[in-house]
Amino acid sequence: MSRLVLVLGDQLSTSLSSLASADRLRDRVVMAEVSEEAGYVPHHPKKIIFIFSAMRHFAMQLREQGWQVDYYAYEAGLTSLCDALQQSAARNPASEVLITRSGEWRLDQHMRELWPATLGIPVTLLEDNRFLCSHAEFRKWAAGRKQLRMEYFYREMRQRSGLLMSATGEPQGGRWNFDSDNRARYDGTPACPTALHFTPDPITRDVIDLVKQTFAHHFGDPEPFVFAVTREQALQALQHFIENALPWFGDYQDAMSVHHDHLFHSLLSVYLNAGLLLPMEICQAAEQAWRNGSAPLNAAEGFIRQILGWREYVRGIYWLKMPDYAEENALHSTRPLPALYWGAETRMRCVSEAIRATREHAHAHHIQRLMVTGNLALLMDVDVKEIHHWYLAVYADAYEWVELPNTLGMVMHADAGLLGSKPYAASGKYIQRMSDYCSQCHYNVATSENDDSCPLNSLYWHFIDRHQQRFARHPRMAMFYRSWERMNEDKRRRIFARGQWLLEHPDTL
Ligand code: FAD
Ligand code: DLZ
Repeated sequence: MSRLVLVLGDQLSTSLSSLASADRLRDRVVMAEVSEEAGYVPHHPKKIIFIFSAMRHFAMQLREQGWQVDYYAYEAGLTSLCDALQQSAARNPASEVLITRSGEWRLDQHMRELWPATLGIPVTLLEDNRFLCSHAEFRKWAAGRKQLRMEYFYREMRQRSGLLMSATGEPQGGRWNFDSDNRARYDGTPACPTALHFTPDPITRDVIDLVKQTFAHHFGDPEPFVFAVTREQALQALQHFIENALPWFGDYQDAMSVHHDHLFHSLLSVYLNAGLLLPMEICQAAEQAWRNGSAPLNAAEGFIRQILGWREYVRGIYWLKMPDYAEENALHSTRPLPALYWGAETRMRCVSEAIRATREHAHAHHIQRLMVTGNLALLMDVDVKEIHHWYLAVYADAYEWVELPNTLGMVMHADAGLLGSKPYAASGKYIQRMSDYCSQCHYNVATSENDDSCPLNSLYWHFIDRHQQRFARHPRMAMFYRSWERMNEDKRRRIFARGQWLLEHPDTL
C-alpha cells in the first residue's frame, strides 16, 4: 500500500526529510489549505496570499517532478490538515503517514496524540532537516548550563559550520561578533536599494481574489502583492540582497527612517521560514560576498549571526521550554493591547510608522519590532498572550517557534531573563538616537512630564519605578535607578503621574 506524505505550508523545500524518505512512484503527497491553519490567529492577508500561492506553486513543481499530489484548495472547505489526510486515504487507502515535524507545538501535539487514532494508521514524524541545529543538539548544548546565552551558542555554531572561520579555527577578523561597529544612524547615504518586486501570475491572482473575499476582515492590505512565491524567485531575492544591501547591512542594522521602510534588511525571513530558501545557502552566500570583497566583515558576520545564531537559538529555546514557555509572564503584564496596534490613530510617529509598514507590507524590520512596537507593549504592561497573538498574526514570516521567544522572551521579559539578561525597555532617547522619527513627531522627546512629552519617556520611568524590586540591583540596570533617584522628587511624581495616566488611557497615545 502507498503512504501519504503531508507537506505543510511552511515546508516548501524539495529536500524536506519526508519527501526524501518517500517513493515518488508509489507514495502520495497531500497538501491542503484549511480553515484551522488560516484561522488560529487573524493572519495578515498578505501572509495568507503568500502561503497559499507558494503552496500551489510548490505542488505544481512536485507534480512536474513526478509526484502524485492530492491538493485541497481553500474552496474545498476543509477544516483541518487531518481532514485532508482522511479524504485522501478514503480515495487511496494508505498504510502510513509521513510528516516532517511541524515547527509548532500545537500541531506537533495533534499529530502525535490525535491523528493516529483518527486516521487508523501510524503517523511517523521525521526531524526537520532544514535547520542547522537539531532539537537533540540544542538540548545537549543547553544541558547543565546556568545561562543559555545566544552568544555562546552562536560561537559553537560558527565552529561547527566553519562559517567565517580561519584555517586555524579562529574567527575571521579575530572577533566573534562585530555588533559594536553596527550602530550607525542613517542620514540618507548611501541610497537604500529598491526592493525586488514580483508581478503576480494567474495562480497568485486567483489567491488574491480568494483572500480579498474571505479574509477581508483581517488587519492588513492584501495589495500590492509583490512577494516571491517560488524558489526560483526567492533565489533572485537572495541575490538582490547580497548585491545591493548586504554591504551596508551591518552599519545600519539598528537604524530607522521615515523615508525607508526596509533600509538594508534582507526581507528574506518570509521565504526562509516557508522553506523556499535554506539557512545554510543564505549564510554561504553572505560569506562568499565577504570572501570576494563585495561586503565587509561586520556586514557578513552581523547577517550570518542573525540566521546561524539567533534564528537557530530561538527555535532551540522554543522546543526546549514548550509548552510551559507560552504561559510565562514574569512581569505580570495584564493590560489590553491598545487599539493603535490594529491601526487606530496615534500621534507617536515611531509607532505610526511601524504599524503603517506592518499594515502595508506584512513586514517591519527588527528594530521596529523590538524597540518600537515591542518596547511600547513592554512599557504599557500589555498582556503577554495578547501581544504574542498580534505578532503571530501581522507578519508574513510569523510562525510560533520563532515569534514566541522573540515576543515573550526578548520583548516582554516574560521568561524572567532566559533570553535576554535585561529587559529591552527604552525611553524616547533611544528612538531619537537611531532614527529621524522624533524630529517629525507631535510629541517632544526632550521632556517627560508634560502633556506633549514623548509618552515613551514617562512610561519608561514608570516601568523603572514599578519594577524596582526586580531590577534595582541588576548590574546592568542599577545606573538607571540611580538616575531616577537623583531626580527632584516633585519632577519624579509628575513623571510617574503622567506614566500612570497613559497606562490608563492607551487610546490617547
Ligand atoms: P534581516 O534583518 O535581514 O535579518 C536576516 C535574517 O535573520 C532574517 O531573515 C531572519 O531569518 C533572521 N533573524 C534576524 N533576527 C532574528 C531573530 N531575533 N530571531 C530569529 N531570526 C532572526 N522573525 C521571524 O522570522 N518570524 C517572526 O515571527 C518574528 N517575530 C518577531 C517578533 C518580535 C517581537 C521581534 C523583536 C522579532 C521577531 N522576528 C521574527 C525577528 C526579526 O525581527 C525578523 O526575522 C526580521 O525582521 C525579518 O526581516 P528580514 O528578513 O529583513 O531580516
Ligand atoms: C500559516 C499557515 C496558513 C495561513 N495556512 C496554512 C494552510 O492552509 N495549510 C498549511 O499546511 N499550512 C498553513 N499555514 C502554515 C502552518 O500554520 C504551519 O505549518 C504551522 O504553524 C507549523 O509551523
